[in-house]
Formats: sequence, structure tokens, C-alpha cells
Amino acid sequence: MKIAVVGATGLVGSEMLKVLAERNFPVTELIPVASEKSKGKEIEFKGKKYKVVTPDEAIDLKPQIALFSAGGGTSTAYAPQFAAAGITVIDNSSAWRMDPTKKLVVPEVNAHVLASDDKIIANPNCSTIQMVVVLKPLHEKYKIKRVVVSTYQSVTGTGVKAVQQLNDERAGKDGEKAYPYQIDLNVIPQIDVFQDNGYTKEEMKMIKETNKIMGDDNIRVTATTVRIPVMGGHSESVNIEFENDFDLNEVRDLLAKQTGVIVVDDPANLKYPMPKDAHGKDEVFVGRIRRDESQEKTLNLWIVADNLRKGAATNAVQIAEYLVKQGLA
Ligand code: A2P
Ligand code: 11C
Repeated sequence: MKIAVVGATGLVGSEMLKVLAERNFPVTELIPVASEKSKGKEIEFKGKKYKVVTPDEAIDLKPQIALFSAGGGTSTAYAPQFAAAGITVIDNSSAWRMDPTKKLVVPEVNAHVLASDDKIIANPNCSTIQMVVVLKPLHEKYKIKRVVVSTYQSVTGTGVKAVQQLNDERAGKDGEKAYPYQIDLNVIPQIDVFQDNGYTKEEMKMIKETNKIMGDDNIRVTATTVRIPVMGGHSESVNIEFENDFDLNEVRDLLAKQTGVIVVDDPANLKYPMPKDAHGKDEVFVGRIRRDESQEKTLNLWIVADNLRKGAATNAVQIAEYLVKQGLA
């Protein structure tokens, strides 16, 4: 298949290239796409060199699938043009996620919603993806009433500039700032912009996207999203209240059986998920599984995943794999 990666020079885009190669996605021709300033730059993929083109040039080259991770503006402007040319777009920006005519997909949770006429498919926010993969089997079994989540998010979620800021601060160098404050040796309780209700956009994404992906608006979600000086992945402390009571061993079994989830939960041997270990992995790691002793039918757990992988690139490639397997693209 001819595959375009729009944003191929960016953090998520380059991870998409790695994931496509590692998973042996059937790419016959790669079309790396970036802004005008990167045109002609060479990108290596599976030992071959490809020249970066602009989005307009990419449309003329007629790929079957285009993976987009070039920001909301690029997606808003170009995804409809790609779709009109018959190209299936899998878009990692937030531009189309809450559009009722577009599907928002985490394959382990709701791949079944996809149909052959879906030409723009939205890839969810990283912190949402890793949470819903864990929520899904628990909701099916015990019915979730409410989720309270606090996140500890990696600077890689912000992009190249933020990684540079952290590295500069660690090296004692001045440089461009991606955050309004120092991030090294600090914690910033703000991810994305504030909304009128006092929540940040990242927090509202976690709330609304969870309901849409789970296909259940009755699940109540509240979130506090926080940036920490870490690179390997996002971590989440999640408190889940169920309609029905659960057995802890059964919870562990359900999670261990869930595709894409790895249970790391052995407190006696100090084993629990950490971003350092999740870095570069495609799975979602869950541990610290325990009862909330302050309230009945309520569970606490700790979820970690590489936000550039399952939180972005891997999930997008898995959607593409599903489309190919089902003959939908
Ligand atoms: P470029 O490198 O040419 O600026 P990140 O989020 O890591 O900063 O990456 C953003 C990605 O989106 C880059 O690959 C960037 O390309 C690409 N991009 C930004 N603006 C456009 C645009 N107008 N058209 C195509 N690609 C764009
Ligand atoms: C972060 N979650 O860590 C954000 C990055 O809607 O895809 C991804 C933003 C998005 O800052």
C-alpha cells in the first residue's frame, strides 16, 4: 500500500514511521509529508530514502491511507481534501474527535464502529487511550459509574520544543520555552489551555473522549492533568467506582486477558509500572491494583504507557491494520 505520513519530521510522525516498519505494515511506497520548509528533505524508511513532499503534492500521489500528525490546523485544512480524493485519513489531532460524523477509535475498545465510508478517522488523545484500554473489560464486567483520574504526563506529549526545554534546563542553558514555567525539578498542573469551567482542554478531552470511545455517556469522569519532568510516557492514578462489586483476583485476570494490556502488580517485589520501563513499548501497563477502602465497589489502579506509542503512533497504525484486515481501506 501507498502510505502517507503527514508530519513525518515531527515527534509523533517519526514514531509512526518506526511503528510501520517494526510491525511490517505492508508499505509499498512511503510518502513523507511536512511543511514547505522541509520539502525535499530525505527520510529513511526500511533502508530506502524518500523525499519529503507538501500536503498538496501528497494528494496528487494518491496514497490509500494517510496518517496525520501535523497539528490541528493542518488536519482541519487538509484532511477533507485528502478524503475527497478517496484517501482514508487517520488523524492524530483533536480537530475531528468530537465531530459526531467522525469515529474516534481505540481498536481494542471500539474497532467495530469502523465502516468503509469512514474517510476521516480520529485517533484519541494519548492520556485517554491508555485509560480506556484498561476501563473496557472492567466496564463490561462490573459497569463503571464514575472515574476520577489524575495524570503525570511526559514532556514528549508537548513536542520537540518541550523536550528541548527540559534538556536545556538540565544543562543550565537558556533556550525557547514550551511551558510558562520551568519544568525541570517542577510539576505543572496545567496541560493545554484553560476552559471557562476551570478545567484544562486536556482534562475535558479525557472526559468527553472517554464517553465517546466507550459508547456510554453515563460513565461520569473527572480529571486533573499534570505535566512532570519525565520523557518515557504518561502515568495515571485512576479511581473507578462500579455499579457491581468485584473480586480483586478476577479484576487482575480480566486485565491480564485484555489485548494490549500488561499487568505489572507485585508489591512484595516492588513491581509496578513506570514510564522508564514503558518507554518504547506498544502496550499499556497496569499495576497498584487495590480496593479503595474508603468506599464500596471502588477500585484504585495505576496506568502507564508510552504516549508517543500506544498514545499516538501505535494506535494510529493499529487502526490502519484493522482497516486493511477488514478490507475497509
Ligand atoms: P515541519 O518539520 O516541516 O515543520 P511536532 O509536533 O513534533 O512539532 O511536529 C509537527 C509536524 O507537523 C512536523 O512534521 C511539521 O513539519 C508538520 N507540519 C507543521 N505544519 C505543517 C503544514 N502546514 N503542512 C504539513 N506539515 C506540517
Ligand atoms: C499532552 N496529551 O501530553 C497531550 C498531547 O490532543 O493529541 C496530545 C494532544 C492531543 O500534552
